[in-house]
Amino acid sequence: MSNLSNNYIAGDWVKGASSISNINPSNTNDVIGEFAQASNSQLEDALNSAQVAQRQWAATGLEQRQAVLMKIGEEMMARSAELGELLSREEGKPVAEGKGEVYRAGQFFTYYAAEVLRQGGDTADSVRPNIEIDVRREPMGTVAIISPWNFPTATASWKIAPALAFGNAVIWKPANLTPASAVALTEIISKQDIPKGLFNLVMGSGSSIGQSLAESPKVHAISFTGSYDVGRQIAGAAAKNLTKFQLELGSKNPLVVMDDADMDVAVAAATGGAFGSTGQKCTASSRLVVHASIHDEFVERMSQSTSALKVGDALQEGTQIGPAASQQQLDSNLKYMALAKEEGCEVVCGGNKLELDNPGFYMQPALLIGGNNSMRVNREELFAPMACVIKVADYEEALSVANDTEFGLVSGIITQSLSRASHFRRNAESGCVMVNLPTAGTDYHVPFGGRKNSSFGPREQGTYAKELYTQVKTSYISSGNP
Ligand code: TAP
Repeated sequence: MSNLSNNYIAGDWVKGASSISNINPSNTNDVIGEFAQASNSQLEDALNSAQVAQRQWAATGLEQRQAVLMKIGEEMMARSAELGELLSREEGKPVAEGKGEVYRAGQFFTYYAAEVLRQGGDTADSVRPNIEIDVRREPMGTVAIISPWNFPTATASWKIAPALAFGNAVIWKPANLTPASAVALTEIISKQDIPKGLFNLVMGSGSSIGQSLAESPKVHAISFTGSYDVGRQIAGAAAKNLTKFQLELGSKNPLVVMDDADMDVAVAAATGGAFGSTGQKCTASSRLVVHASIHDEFVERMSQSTSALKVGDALQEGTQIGPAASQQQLDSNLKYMALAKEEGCEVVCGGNKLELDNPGFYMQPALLIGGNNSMRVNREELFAPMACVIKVADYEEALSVANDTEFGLVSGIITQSLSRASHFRRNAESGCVMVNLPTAGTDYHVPFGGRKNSSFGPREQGTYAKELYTQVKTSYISSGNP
């Protein structure tokens, strides 16, 4: 990869004030590269160039804008094997998931390429004679995008694509844990026929460059995905400048398994939902809320499926669970395992650190039973390959436990009863509901987001994205004749 270590500012690849090393979590002897850290003055350069470029881009013909987005998406899909491998090497998810993520990221660009041409607005007659009204959406201006490491390419793409489609300039601050995927996507965008400065990559730590970006009065909208605590800081910074913002934050997703569940469907959904991407998904099912009458059978089957998962190097064929993304994440996982035991959970299987041939941040996925919904392990987001079974007496208790959380991203139910499924869909206090499906796994053409402490502001994805990336203008037009 060329320009591996540099930031992309005002249309040029520029060296940073310092750099960081990017380490492969599957093999800590493998240093992927050194990555530039932008200074505050470089951030200012990016913001100033974005302001100029955005005006040019907003005036660019729709077909040109559409073509740019389509080319980005097509290249990502065509190179998903190569870029997916890079993503898995730096983040640690199994390579099939890495490739799938890059392909999906490409689909966000091709979807929003089509949205460029789907322009709409409203017209109305004024209540006054001979005056017509035109209501249309205009770009916000410069959008700050701050993204996490767990879906480094997809999350950024579902923000960058609509931002550009609706005529905005972008300043992107990716997570420092996954800079290689950010540089790869930026290289593709930099090759397009776009104004210099329209798209800027500013790598650096969240507490320095991320915070400065969120606090800048030159930013007109902020889209953030990450933790609840950082989200609150961003909300504070945005409120000071009255900058429009959107937050996608933590979660504590329940998967309810009812007494009439198809056991094969339940075990597959719970295993994939809890342990996919090493549990490092905002949509992971960390609470398995299970009807007492099938509890023992479910636990037995889950124990078999969990123990059978192959933990290993993300790039090795056959690996189902990669390492934690960092030493910090592994330490946090092991601390939560110790806490679960202290709080009275029984470990059915897993939960230990694993030493493999490669030095990496490996841990066996863990299934816990005997827990209740008041325990910290069932209230705090773990972001770990850990699932805790909570036994309930009936559907009413299951729904109440599912909703008893400060978060509200996804809720799932496994049942063969249409009436229970419908009741759950209507009464689950979450932004997304899954019936007979894992809590993880969403589409790109419909809105995605949560309730309570999981999200704030307009929804992401699908046509709903325009709520953040555009602002409405109402014009009154008189012919000038009375
Ligand atoms: P965070 O630590 O919150 O980091 C997210 C991003 O914010 C990173 O780019 C980080 O930079 C940056 N950041 C950190 N402090 C900042 C500050 N003071 N000002 C501005 N930016 C700052 O989250 P993470 O550990 O990367 O990701 C895991 C979290 O994301 C989990 O809570 C997970 O649930 C959530 N998540 C939510 C969703 C949705 S859609 N709800 C999806 C994925 C992940 P550095 O890391 O480079 O310092």
